[in-house]
Amino acid sequence: MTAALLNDEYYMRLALQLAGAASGQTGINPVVGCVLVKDGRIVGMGAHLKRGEAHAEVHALNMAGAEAEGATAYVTLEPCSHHGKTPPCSDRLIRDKVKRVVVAATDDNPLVAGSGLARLAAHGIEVTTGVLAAEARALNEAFNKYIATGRPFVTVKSASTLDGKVAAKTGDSKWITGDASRAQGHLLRHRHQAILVGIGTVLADDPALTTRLEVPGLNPIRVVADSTLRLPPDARLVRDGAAPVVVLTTERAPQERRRALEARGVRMVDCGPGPAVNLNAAMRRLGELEIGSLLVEGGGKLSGALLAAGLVDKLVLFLAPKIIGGGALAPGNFDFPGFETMSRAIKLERLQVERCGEDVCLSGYPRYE
Ligand code: AOF
Ligand code: ZN
Repeated sequence: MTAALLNDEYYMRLALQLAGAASGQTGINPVVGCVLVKDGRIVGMGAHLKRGEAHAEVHALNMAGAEAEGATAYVTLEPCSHHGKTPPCSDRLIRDKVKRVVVAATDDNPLVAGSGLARLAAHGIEVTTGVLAAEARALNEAFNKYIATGRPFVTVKSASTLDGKVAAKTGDSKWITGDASRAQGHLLRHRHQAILVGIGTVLADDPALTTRLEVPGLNPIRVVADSTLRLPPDARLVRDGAAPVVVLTTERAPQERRRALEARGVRMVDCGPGPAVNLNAAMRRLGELEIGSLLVEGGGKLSGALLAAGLVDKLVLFLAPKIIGGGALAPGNFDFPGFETMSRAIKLERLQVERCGEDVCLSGYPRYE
């Protein structure tokens, strides 16, 4: 490995680390990091930590105080130029007399989209863009989709055997993957605003769908796709109060069941007449509820339907080095009618392969033709 040199990438990497540390806690806002450097010294650092609160640049500038004058700001996202819940960062950088601003990625928010950079340049600030841009964009892949479409970024996660089974033919599924994969799975929950499962999974496992890590993480909003409201009012996730519960349902839902669940604080979201939940409508409605990232944890029917409908943005597949067999009796991770020819198969792009304890983690982005 080559030693890190003091250059633009060195400080941008630090800013990216600050941003990444807040991954999962900014809601529909992006994660952003900022480092201020002057005369060879870091004089301020900051990250955007919560929607509605100060942006990264403001935290860093507050830390630097008078030392911001003449400094270089490294920001992972183009400084904003609009009045949102907070005032524009570009104005604050100008006011504090920063000399140079180095940016990783531009902001896809149509209210910003290059105007933050233009504003800085118009005030004589030297602007450099594109430093570690790919890394910065990857950190905000959910934000980038949500701000452009109003729909959540959908990640499907599964834990299966090498033959794609999520349980044995008897239904036994504990455990398929090892501790390291399960911990990564909980980190994914922390990093998504909501988690979606089918009613079959709830009836089979009575899961909590909370985040359980070595140190506490954030619990996602629990979303259940349940066209006829089979969700028992005494299901664990309804009872535990750990995070809000949303049910995606249809006009087939019996009124009294609807009332019983609503009385327990469950939010109903109508997704068409049925027979099944209209998944396209569901994504739009979840977007309207300001859910910008959604983690899907099965079952195979729901994951398969989402995939077949072209609604999945990313797949994270934990594969245990095991083969269980069982044919149609053993459920698989993607259960959908399928294609006639291999040439039509859904292919993953930008594939990443990692070891995760005794398992393998494959992740990639489906390409729909
Ligand atoms: C930045 N630095 O740290 C963040 C930015 O409602 P607001 O005021 O929080 O604005 C949210 C928008 O601001 C968000 O959609 C994105 O365009 C930008 N986020 N910009 O300069 C930051 N978090
Ligand atoms: Zn800002």
